[in-house]
Amino acid sequence: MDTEEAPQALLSFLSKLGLEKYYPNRLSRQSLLEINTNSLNEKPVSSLEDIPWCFLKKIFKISTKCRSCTQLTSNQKENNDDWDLDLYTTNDSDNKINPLDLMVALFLCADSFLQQEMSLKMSMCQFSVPLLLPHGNKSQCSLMLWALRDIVKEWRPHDLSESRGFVEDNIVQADLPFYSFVRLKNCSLSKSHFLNKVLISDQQNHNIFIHRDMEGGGVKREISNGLVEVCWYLPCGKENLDIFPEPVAFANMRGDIWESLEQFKFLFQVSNVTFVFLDKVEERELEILTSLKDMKTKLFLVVNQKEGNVKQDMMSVKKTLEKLDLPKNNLIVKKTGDNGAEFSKKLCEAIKTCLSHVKATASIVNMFDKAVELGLSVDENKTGQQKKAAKEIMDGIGVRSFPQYKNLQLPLQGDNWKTLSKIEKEECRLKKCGDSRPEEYKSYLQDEKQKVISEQRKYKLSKGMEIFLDNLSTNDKDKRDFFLKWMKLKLDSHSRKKLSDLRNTFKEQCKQKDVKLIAELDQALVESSLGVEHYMREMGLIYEFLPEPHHERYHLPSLAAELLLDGYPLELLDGDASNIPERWVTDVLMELHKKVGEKSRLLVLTVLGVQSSGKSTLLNTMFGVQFPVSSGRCTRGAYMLFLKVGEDLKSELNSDFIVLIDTEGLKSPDMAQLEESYEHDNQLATFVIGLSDVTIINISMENSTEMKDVLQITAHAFLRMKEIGKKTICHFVHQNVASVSADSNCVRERKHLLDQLNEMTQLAAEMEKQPSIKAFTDVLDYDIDKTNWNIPGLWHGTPPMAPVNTGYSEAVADFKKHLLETMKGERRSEPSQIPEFQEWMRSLWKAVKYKNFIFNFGNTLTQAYDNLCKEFSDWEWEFRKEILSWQTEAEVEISNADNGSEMETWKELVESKKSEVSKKITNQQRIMKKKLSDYYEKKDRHVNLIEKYKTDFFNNIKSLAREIQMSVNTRLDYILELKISTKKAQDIQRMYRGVIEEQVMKLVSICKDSKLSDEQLIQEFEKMWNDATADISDLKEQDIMEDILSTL
Ligand SMILES: Nc1nc2c(ncn2[C@@H]2O[C@H](COP(=O)(O)OP(=O)(O)OP(=O)(O)O)[C@@H](O)[C@H]2O)c(=O)[nH]1
Ligand SMILES: [Mg+2]
Repeated sequence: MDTEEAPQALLSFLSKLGLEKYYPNRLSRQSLLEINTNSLNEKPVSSLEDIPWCFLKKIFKISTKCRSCTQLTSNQKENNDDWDLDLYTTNDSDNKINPLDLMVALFLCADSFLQQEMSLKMSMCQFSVPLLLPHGNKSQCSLMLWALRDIVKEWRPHDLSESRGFVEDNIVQADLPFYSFVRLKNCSLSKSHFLNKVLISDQQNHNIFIHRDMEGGGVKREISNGLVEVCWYLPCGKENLDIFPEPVAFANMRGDIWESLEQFKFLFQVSNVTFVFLDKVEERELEILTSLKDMKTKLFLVVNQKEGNVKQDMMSVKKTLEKLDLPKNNLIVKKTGDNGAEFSKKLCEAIKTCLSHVKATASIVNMFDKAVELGLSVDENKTGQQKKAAKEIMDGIGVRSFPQYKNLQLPLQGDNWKTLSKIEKEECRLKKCGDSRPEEYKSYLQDEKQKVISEQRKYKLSKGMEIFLDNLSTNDKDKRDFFLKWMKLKLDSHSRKKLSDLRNTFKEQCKQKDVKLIAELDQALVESSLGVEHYMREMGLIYEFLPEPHHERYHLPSLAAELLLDGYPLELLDGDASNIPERWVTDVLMELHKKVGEKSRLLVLTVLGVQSSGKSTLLNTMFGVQFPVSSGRCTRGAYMLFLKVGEDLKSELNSDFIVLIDTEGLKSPDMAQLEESYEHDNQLATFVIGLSDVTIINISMENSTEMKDVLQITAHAFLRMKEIGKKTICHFVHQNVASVSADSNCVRERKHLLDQLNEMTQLAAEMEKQPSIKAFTDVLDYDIDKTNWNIPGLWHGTPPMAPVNTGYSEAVADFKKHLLETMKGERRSEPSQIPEFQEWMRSLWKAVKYKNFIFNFGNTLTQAYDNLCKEFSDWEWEFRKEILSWQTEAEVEISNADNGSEMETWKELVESKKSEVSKKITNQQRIMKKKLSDYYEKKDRHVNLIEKYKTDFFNNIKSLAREIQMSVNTRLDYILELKISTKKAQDIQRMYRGVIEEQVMKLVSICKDSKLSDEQLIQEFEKMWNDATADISDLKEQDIMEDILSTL
């Protein structure tokens, strides 16, 4: 559109708004992102030149109020004196503009990316967006396909209500019924007004289309006739809420058909149905209508009966109907008596009836050819080359699945890179060192690491990456931007379906708490996502693993630094591998430092919070940036983005750039069951909190239960930062708080939050052995009133038809303003420049790698500990049982040893038994240790929480073994002792028995021959007995009878 001569009317309108220097397409998105005094303060509109900027500022913060700042506010005051004059001078249009003209002017001045941004945000506000943009002279206009490419919508058609599924699509690619609304000459009905009434439910006082009863809507239009706007009706899947059961696109043409014939013809051809609003039909108009084809099904006449010459007017309509041979149903009449509500109902019914007949659907993308055929220009044309390049990469994917493709074309970020991350952490922690010597283990790890690195270095540049890098390495910034955008669009739409299916299954599975399946699905989600960020990551890794210095790819950091300056995010922490390509990140940042003339003081701002709590949305709304947000795609790891600080704020803020860090959500309840999720979260939180000057803790009221864990994690991180003397400012953002009730509740809520924080801090302090810290305020400057922010929910009503809540954008803007104001007051001792920043980042990452930060998670920890104790006592019992049964056998064996053998032999036997049991115990000890290690490998029982008790348990096994060994030894010794003493006793017994026998025999032989009386005999025996047993001491006299009795 820049080649043609701009018509005078357009130029004079643009100069009225002070926009002429930006025409055509000279206003860039990037120029609006700078943080300066202007962007901070909202001044009332005091001149016409202020209006475009006020609009842009508001639309950047997604405020639905953006269209109401299109008039001068000071008008009244000036005219106060001559109010009576005012009555007669009706023509004050010099000072007024129609909002539609403003829209056209801005779209004509905006570059392709700002156009996309404006369309996206306007459609978030549920405003119509331009489909055909007039160039100021009547017939020329462009199809705004590119400008609408970024809009992605979600909806639930009624056939999916049951399954609770939904459709997510780029709206320009979706095949929808397409309805157009146009007007003949001076129709007295306001199309836009009635369309609004049809499309928006009664409760909401919202205008999709600007109409004549709105502020400025009645002002004469100067450049916007021929503008065609489009909006979409999208169902939410609830019959009692939805106006139409399916999604429908509505196009609304401004101005008379006669003035914009080209546009009308185009619209009629691409639409399923065209509604023509009219009072009467004149000859010339009838001609236009008769020239159309397929009217019967496609043309509807909407007639407004006006008092006066009703009859005459209706006659012309009747004539038209006959001439065009239109069925009666194609006529909708607003009778003189019908009021607005009745008529809009009629219109709505007519549309519904059409819907049930009309099946043919069209997407905006498919209108391309028709537009070219009819001589309209298409905004996308200039991006053809980049579209082709992106397509070439996409063709490389072909029918392959993403995981296959990634392995093939983006191999560096595959398993090797993840293994490397694990080895590097293990190098620091030596968790699996086991019994081997640490030095040996370390050198083993070193070898492993070198192996992986040399594997990585072997990869050749893949075809996909080659095209990607070639297209990035151009000096033409526009080309690069177009290419990246095309990549994003194509990749997103390619992966959208798959991802949203997976996400749905994931949500289902999470309810069933099947840990294994969740883990698999999570893995599938990671593997199935492919976005520009993966190509960027690969680019970084190509550099990270360059085999030699001065390689042809040595320009990559400079390229990435340019991208950073252009407002693209840089991946700081790879969330999939939990690793940082240090060399890459460092070199990119250093390049940036060079590029900005070594003036790179940074102010780092981070957002942390539970997954899908709207963190990225918050940053995007605050700063107008474009961190990816979507229900289907989550942020992984951490990304940094640079915002320039304007000259007027540099010294006050003490910085040249504001760096935003968007992070992966912490501990989603679903993921919490998965392995290493705590460790991952802790690393992430410690790392990013360590990097930032300001941390925003985003708390969504919907998931306040998980909040406690997030607070716990952050409390630790803050504590550690205090330990090393880094001071951070922390703000709490409470999302989805209805602002009115919040105020009365907030004192209590905030007190409660502080209590929780204090409790967390105490726990954390105990664990980090810092007894002096008792409260959260000992760690941070925390002002209960100044650091808590309530932000209402994002949507006003039920999505997808809900506009962004004005309360949301205003509260966010307010928060941003205060945040930067406090930063001004904050005299940071030494603002860090990039070199210090990256140095600090490296050491911080090292610390994170070294310390296996494990925190107390209240009940979970206790439970995890108890579980292990239970399990441990089972193993202990098995250990003991094994040894005990051996011991019983050994005892029997020792007891039964040949009595005739020497005592020495027994001693030898016991010694051999002892060494046998010692081997056995060692073996059992090994088994038990293995069980313990296996337990710690299992991951599903929060073992990471009790990691620090691992050594304790291992020591327990050692002492258990020692104890068992001692007890067995003692027992064996005892048995031996017993055996020996029994033998001694038996020997004595045997000896004495012999003596007594001999004596008895002797006595018998003596007495056999002598005639001794019984008495004498007894005396002789007693004497002999006493003599014989004199040597045996301590023998008690036994009462044999008693013994027999008691035995019996
Ligand atoms: N209902 C509602 N939806 C919101 C709100 N804020 C954000 N969303 C939506 O929630 C979804 C996720 O938002 P994101 O900004 O991507 O969330 P996030 O915290 O960055 O998510 P992760 O990066 O995955 O952790 C988007 O579809 C948003 O439109 C809110 O206040 N209310
Ligand atoms: Mg996010």
